[in-house]
Amino acid sequence: MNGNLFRSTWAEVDLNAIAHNIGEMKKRLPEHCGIIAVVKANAYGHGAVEVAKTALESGAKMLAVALLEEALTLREANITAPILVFGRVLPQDVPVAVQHDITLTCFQKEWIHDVNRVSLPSPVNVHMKWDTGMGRVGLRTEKELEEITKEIENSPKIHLTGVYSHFATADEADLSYFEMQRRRFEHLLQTFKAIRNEPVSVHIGNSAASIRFPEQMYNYIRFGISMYGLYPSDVVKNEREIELEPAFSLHSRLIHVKRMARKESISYGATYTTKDDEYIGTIPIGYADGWIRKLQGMDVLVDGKRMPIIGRITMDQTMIKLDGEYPVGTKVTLIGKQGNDEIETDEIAEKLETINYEIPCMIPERVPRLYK
Ligand code: PMH
Repeated sequence: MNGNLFRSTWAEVDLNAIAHNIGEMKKRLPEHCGIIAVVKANAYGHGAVEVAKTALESGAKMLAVALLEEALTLREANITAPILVFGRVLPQDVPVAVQHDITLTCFQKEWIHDVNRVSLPSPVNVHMKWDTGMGRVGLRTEKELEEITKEIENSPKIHLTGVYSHFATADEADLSYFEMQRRRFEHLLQTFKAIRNEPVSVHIGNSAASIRFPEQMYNYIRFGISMYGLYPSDVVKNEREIELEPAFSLHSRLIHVKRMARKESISYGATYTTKDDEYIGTIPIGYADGWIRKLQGMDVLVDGKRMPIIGRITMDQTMIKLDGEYPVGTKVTLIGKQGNDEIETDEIAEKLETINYEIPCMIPERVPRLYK
């Protein structure tokens, strides 16, 4: 348990679900292929330290984050497993990474050049990033690969331990772009192997690629969204190659219940007017908790039944239309199961016209995470 609970709104993170999802993925992967648990952005909003510990206990071999500070947070929690940082760390900050045994990502000759000018207690471990079609970071051409590999060979401060790339469309029905990226990667890998003898770890797959093509994942997969029990897209969800359990749910409690007469209005702008005598409940969650105003009209679960959010969502409180009188303190579920019904993260994402990845990420620290 963490966070104070002076307010009855909380997110629940089911660590058994994380363990289950890793177990299911492991079953699909060949023996030689390990799991890198992607715990960047506070483990997609789930809580980096708790998720990282569970992932490692469940068989993940390595962790990955986006930022050096995210890696340091894990080290501060006494997590000693290998950690890879995806983003570009400033050359002058590399000593911090070395001090904490954190593996960095490199993709620029100039970066290697600059790191060589920094004083380091020991060489820094790096994975080289290849851009095969994502267009974000990474070297793209064979020429760049040859140059940078040579630069690394002449750099006593840099210890190359891995190479990787990232897919842009592995979750889609049309796999032609994905196949093109695979071909580019394979081509760069052959070039690399021809000039470099020392073995390195090779990884390319995110959740979508790993679920769909587990046999083609080289040494590691980088398991993100599906470790949290969500499918990377409807295509992957409908293919149903794997049964995932969602880890994240969001709950609150009624703090006020009233019976309102006909033709009374609710909340800012008076956008909702009662049609009849109605029971209206108030819950202590609002847009400052990531429950943004666009979610007006979305259902919540009370007593295992769907009831709608009515009127404008305010900064800290939201009103719902109840189907009867319920006592103050009654549990309200905004994401997750209650009784026989469930509001999936996917349903919230659809309402907001976005992807499920964004939903737990957008619930800020103001909402405490409780761990099951
Ligand atoms: N590897 C890299 C380099 C990533 O950026 C991500 C996710 C993953 C692996 C895991 O992907 P998955 O969650 O689909 O399994 N990165 C992001 C991102 O930058 N925006 O959304 C997901």
